[in-house]
Amino acid sequence: MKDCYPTRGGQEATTSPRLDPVAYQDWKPHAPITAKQLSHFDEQGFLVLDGLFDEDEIAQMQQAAFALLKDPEGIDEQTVILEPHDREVRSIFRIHRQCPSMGRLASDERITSIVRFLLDDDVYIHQSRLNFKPGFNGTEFYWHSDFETWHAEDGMPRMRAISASILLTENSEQNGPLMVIPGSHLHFLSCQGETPEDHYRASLRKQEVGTPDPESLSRLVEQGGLRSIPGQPGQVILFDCNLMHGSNGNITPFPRSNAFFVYNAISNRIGRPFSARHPRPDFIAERLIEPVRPVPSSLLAETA
Ligand code: 6CS
Ligand code: FE
Repeated sequence: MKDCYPTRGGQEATTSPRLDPVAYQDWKPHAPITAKQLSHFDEQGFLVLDGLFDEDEIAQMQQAAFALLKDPEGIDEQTVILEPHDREVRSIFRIHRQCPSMGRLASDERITSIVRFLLDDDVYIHQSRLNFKPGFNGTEFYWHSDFETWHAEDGMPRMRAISASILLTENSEQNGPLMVIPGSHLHFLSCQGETPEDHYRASLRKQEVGTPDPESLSRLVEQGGLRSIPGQPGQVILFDCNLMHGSNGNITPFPRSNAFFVYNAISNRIGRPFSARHPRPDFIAERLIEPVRPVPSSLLAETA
């Protein structure tokens, strides 16, 4: 398959224009978002949605997430990623398959209807994770484009995937909220350096290969500025797979915990990595392609 977004492989870092649409269809009267929201997503690369879930639903997703953290019994241990200092859990992956409440949340029609509209296709979950970013020593997520990694290491052909971040604790300005460079999704920044063997063992704890060079980052910031996205539990942030983002470390007493679901278009299913010798394990990059079946009722209804 043609590599439309060459990266790593030792060549110089380059910036090239995005070759794919952002929103894959125009607004229409029955769309699940307004025309204004659609153009914001198209131009900025992200969309913030408040008020989708009620208090009881939010309490339930918080309870499910922190129960996993407190007692990861029965969780596939390779999906539990520690912080670089080894003292705390940084992430738990594949939560949509390991926790019924998280699987139900991932299928919720209030999210999936928007994602399917924007990608104009059925979707499957490419990856899911809980990021806990504990208080006092939750470390940063350095700047990166998710797509650059998913293309290089998972074989994701084109930019036709959207991440949904659902806030489980307050994301304040102080405890390391998601930070984005608006409009950066319109440029593809290739990265220097070859993908190391089993790179995920390091990159999920602290990513170095697959992060852009300071000059390219500075240019993106000059063009689009910087935007941190604080919010309350239950807020949903949808962001394009190629949006440059990161988040600072957390030295406050308050954890910054979010659930992430990555929706990839069925027509964009992953294949052979474009710039890595071996594919990553399926707990990071799903290869069992099952279209998400949107579920309309409240999260509190019996988990199917
Ligand atoms: O490598 C990955 O797939 C993961 N790493 C980061 C920092 N964001 C995307 C994804 O969760
Ligand atoms: Fe990311």
